[in-house]
This record gives sequence, C-alpha cells and structure tokens, in this order.
Amino acid sequence: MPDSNYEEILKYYELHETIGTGGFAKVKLGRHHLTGEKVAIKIMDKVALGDDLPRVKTEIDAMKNLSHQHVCRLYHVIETSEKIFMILEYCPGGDLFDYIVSKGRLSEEEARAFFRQIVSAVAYVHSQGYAHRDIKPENLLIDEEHNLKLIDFGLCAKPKGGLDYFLKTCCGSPAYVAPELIQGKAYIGSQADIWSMGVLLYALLCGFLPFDDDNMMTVYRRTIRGKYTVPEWLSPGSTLLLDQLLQVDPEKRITVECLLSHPWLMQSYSDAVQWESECPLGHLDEDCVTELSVFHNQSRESISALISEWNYDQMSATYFLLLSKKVRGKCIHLRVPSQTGHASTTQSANLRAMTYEDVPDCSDVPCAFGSMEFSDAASLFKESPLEEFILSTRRTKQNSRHDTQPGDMEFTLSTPVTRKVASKKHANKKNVNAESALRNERPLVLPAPKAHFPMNQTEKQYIPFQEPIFKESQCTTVTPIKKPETPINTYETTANEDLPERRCHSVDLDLKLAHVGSSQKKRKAELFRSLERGLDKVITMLTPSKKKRFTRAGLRKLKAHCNVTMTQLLNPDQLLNEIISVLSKKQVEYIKKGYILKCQTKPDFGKESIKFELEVCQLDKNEAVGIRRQRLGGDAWVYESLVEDILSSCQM
Ligand code: 6BB
Repeated sequence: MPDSNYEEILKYYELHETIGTGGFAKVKLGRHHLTGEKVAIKIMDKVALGDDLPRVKTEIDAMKNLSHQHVCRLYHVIETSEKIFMILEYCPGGDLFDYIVSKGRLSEEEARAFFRQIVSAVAYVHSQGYAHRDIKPENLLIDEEHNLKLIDFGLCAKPKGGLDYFLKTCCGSPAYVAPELIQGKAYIGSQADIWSMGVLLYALLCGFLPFDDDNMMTVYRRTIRGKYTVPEWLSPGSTLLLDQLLQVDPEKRITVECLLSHPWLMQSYSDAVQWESECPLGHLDEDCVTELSVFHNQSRESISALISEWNYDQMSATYFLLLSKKVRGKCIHLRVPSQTGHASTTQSANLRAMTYEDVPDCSDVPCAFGSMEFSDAASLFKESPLEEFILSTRRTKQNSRHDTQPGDMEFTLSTPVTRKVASKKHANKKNVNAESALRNERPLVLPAPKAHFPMNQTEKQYIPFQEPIFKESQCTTVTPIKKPETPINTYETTANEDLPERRCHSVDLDLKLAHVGSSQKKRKAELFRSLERGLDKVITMLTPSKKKRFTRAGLRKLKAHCNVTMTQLLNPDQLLNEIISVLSKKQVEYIKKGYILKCQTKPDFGKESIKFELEVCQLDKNEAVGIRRQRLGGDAWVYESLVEDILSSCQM
C-alpha cells in the first residue's frame, strides 16, 4: 500500500478545489491525466473514519457491482496508508436538493422526467439485490446532460437471502425514513426505499417535505401517522401516486415493478421506465479497447483481459473515462506521457506540475482538454492553508454511520442530518400559509444521536415506536434510550456502541445546536424579506460553458445561474471591496484570489465551520457585475442563511 497519500493520487489525477463535504469525506474536482476527463474525488482519512470504515467498504463494494446510467460511476479506488480516494463520475449540475431550492418546486413534467430516472436507478439497484436506504435529493446528482445519478451507497444493504429478507438496522435521514423503521420493526429494504421515493417526489412537486417539523420527534410521529397536506397545485394523478408511495403499511405500498409502467410515469411517454443497465460491465467497447491496446502496445486480447479484471485501478478508470468520452461524441485518443508529463496507465509517476491549461488541445474542438466550466473555479488556485485548516475540523460522533449488519440494534442516522427544502418565495402562498411555508423551509441543523431500540424478546423484533420512550422535554432530537437489560440475540452488541457518558455528551451537543436551529429560523424569515426587497435572484440553471471566459481585468464572465446574484453595480472592484468590508464586519475569514474570496466562519464551540466561495463576476448578457456563491463545506442551511445575510448587507 503506498505510503505517500497525495503523491499516489497525483500520479493519475490533477487535484482541484473542494466541491463538497459530507459526513466524513470531502469531494474534490479532479482531472484524469490520460483522458483529460473531469472526475469527482472523494477523499477519506482512515483515522478520522474510525468506526465508519466499514461503511466505506460497503459503499465501494456496492459501487463496484453497480453499473447503470443513473448510478454514479466509480472509476478508481486508491488506498494509501492514511487515505482512501474514490474517483467518481463528475456531475457538474450539483445535487437535486440545490436544484429544487433554486426552482422552488418543479413542474409536474420536470418532476416526472426526474422521477422516471430515479425509478430506473432504484429498480436497477433492487434488481442487483441492494436496498439503498438513504434516498433523498442530496443523494441525486445532476450530470452534464441534466441526468440524475444516484450516490452514497454507504448505508446500502444486500441481505444474504435476497431483498425479500428482513433488515433490522434503522438508518436513513429522518424526514425520508419509512414508518416501519421508526417503529423499530424488521423491514424489507425495497419497501423502505419506496417510502423515501414518495417523500422525494413530494419534495419535487411541492418544494417542501410532507413530514416536517422543528422537532424530530414530531417528524417521526407525523411519519407514522402518514398524514400530509396536499397542496392545491398537485394534480389528481400526482396525488394518487403520492398516496400509493406514502402508504404507512409497507405491504400496501406500491412496488417498484408497478411504478415502472405507472400511468403517472407514462404520461407523455410511450415506454415504460427502462431500468436495465445500458452499460453492463460484461461488454467491452471495441474502440476503447483498441485505443488502450495501441497506447500500451499490447494485444487487444491482453488489454481486454486486463480491463475485465475490474480492479478499479488506472486501467479501469482509463477505460471508463474513454467510454464516457465516446458516448459524449468526443475523440478518445489517450495522451501520451510526454504530452501530459504524467504517468501512463502502466508507467511510474512523473509528478511535474502541469495543468491542462499548459498543454495544447489533443485535436479539434470535441476533444479539447483546455475547456473549463463554470464550476471549475478550481483551476484558478490550488489548495490553500485555509482549506487544510478546515480539513481538521472535528467530526462529531453523532454523525457517524456504519455497516449494516442484519440485526444491529442501532438506529443509525444519515449524515449530515440536514433537512433542506425549498424557498418560501416559491411556495404557493394561496395554500401554504406563511407560517407553515417558513417552518417547512427550515432545515434541520441537528445531527441526531443514535437511539437504541429495545427489543421484544418474544417477537424477536424491535418494540414499536412508543412515545414514552422518547421524552420530548429532554431533547429536540431522538433521545438515546436505555438498552434492554438482557441482550436478546447475538446481533445486539456492536463495535460502535457508545458508552452512556458519550451518549449524554451527544445529546448535550445536539441541544446546543438546536438553539442555533431555532434562531436561524427567525433570521431566515428576516433575511428572505430583506433579500426579496433588495436583490434580484437569478434562478436559471447555467448551461456549462465550453470556454473559460474572462474580461480584461481578470473578471470571469458567467452565465445566469441559480448561484449567481445580480447587482446594480458596474464596477467589480467596488463590489469586491463592499463584500470584503461586510465579511470583516461579520467576522468571516477570507482569502482573496483575484475576484474570488475563499471564506470560512470561525469554528465555534458546538458549531460547524461554514466554508464557501464568493466570486465577483460579470454576467454574460449584461454589463452589471454579480456575485457567484458556492458552498464548500458545512451545513447547507446555515450556509444559505449566512450568505444571504452577507449579500443583503452589501450596498449594491
Ligand atoms: C460528485 C460526487 C460524486 O459529491 C455536497 C456533496 C460528482 C460531486 C460535483 C458537484 C458539483 C459541481 C461539480 C461536481 C460521488 N459522490 C459524491 C459526490 C458529493 C457532494 C455533492 C453536492 N453536495 N460530481 N460532483 F457536486
């Protein structure tokens, strides 16, 4: 196993900026030397992972087995003495949650187009014997072609006897979790996924969640009751489908098979949802094999044999990335080492620092390496000390998730437990009163501690959810409860179990965070009002630009995007100075790189540090300057509030 962490990854990839953080991983933009293709690099520190290491193994094992047009592709796994790197498909559209927020809610047509892809992905995952168990908009990414890709298989389960076998580990994100899991019953993984898909469809069509509240206990109670409001804009067809998905009794819930040709999903489509893989691993693409065999000067047979080992090494990555280029109509010539200054699939590393901006394009337009897209601010600067500083932020124990052994007694929550819903601005005010719209748009800031469900000896299943078990006066999240005196079966004790002292500490921390949550709610209302008065928000999604465009002054020219706020100002320096003065007033640390400000809040006790980027840019079709914003780390909700606070404080 290689000792040097970053040296190993740099043999094969350029590393750029962080594009997201989640739980115990950070995700960076990367570029594969040989193909010039962009990739997402998920980086995990083994020591920091601790007990969560099995979760990473679960995710890697599942992703190696899954090959589908709507499942994020795993290309390469690199393990060093300290780190695990997962090199994954790049999805420049970001996640579906942010997309819903940017639009308020989706039209029925757009929701249908997305939901068909979700059904396709989930049907495929189920057909391979897996239940995902954490389906939510944050785990669906949007690729270059505006297609969805399912991510985060760390909580997935593959019951040995097949998907019809019962599972016991209760996991997922509170707002999306099925009632039978909350009740502590043994459950069928595929049925639980269908419930989460119901919550997700509701979020797409409504812009808020069906079972929601500031208090997680209330969320659970509402979920178990299964009653939700039906906004007047929902069509009878959508209402019926939601009813079929959100059936409290899992046996009455619609199955994925029925969904494939459901009338709602068939509306305006002539075919049932296509769930089979369009890219099964068994078949090798002739052209990609030829290119690799020419490149390595080896026979097609030996290259085919090497690829077919599917070691998730440089050979697998190069093959997958070539195939992806071919599918997108780009040329698939590999760059020889002398062109790249980097290692080939077989040669050792040459770590000469070189970016794709340094080298000429490989050929004509379709195969140009030099083009960078909107989200590639990365190429403008390398890793900063600030970044490393943020890297060292504490990973809370409450956020930990781990392996899913059938019979585990723990209730393991998805991390970070962030309830994120759409802007009030977009809610239908006729039907959703201001209070509830505002309440619904408030995300959950609290990471929940694990709760231990007592087991019923005779029934050999968890005792159903009982209110007295959870004392609301004690917590706003699920309070860890006492375990039964006598362990019922061998599954009960897990390596990860928290000591009582530790659990108390977790609750304590959660309560502190709970206050952050409720004050944020009030601030959010204020901020939205002031923002709506003062700012004109651009909510059109950006079409990825093929060329990096700058004005003379080094200002980037960007297209309208949901993350770009327009101003009335014409002078970028004036706007930059204004933002800097507001950041200083608000005690937000920043590093300035041209017109980009890499910002982070000071890590406070009990509060996560929020890391983000603000960039003064020029709008494509406008002389006015704007501000692009991007969250790089920390809670999405706190980030939204903070940035809106900053922007509304700027004189512009
Ligand atoms: C991934 C990705 C792939 O990201 C925060 C967590 C792939 C992310 C991406 C992006 C925005 C712009 C450009 C690329 C596999 N697992 C996780 C991944 C996790 C983050 C998603 C966004 N929310 N491309 N991108 F997200």
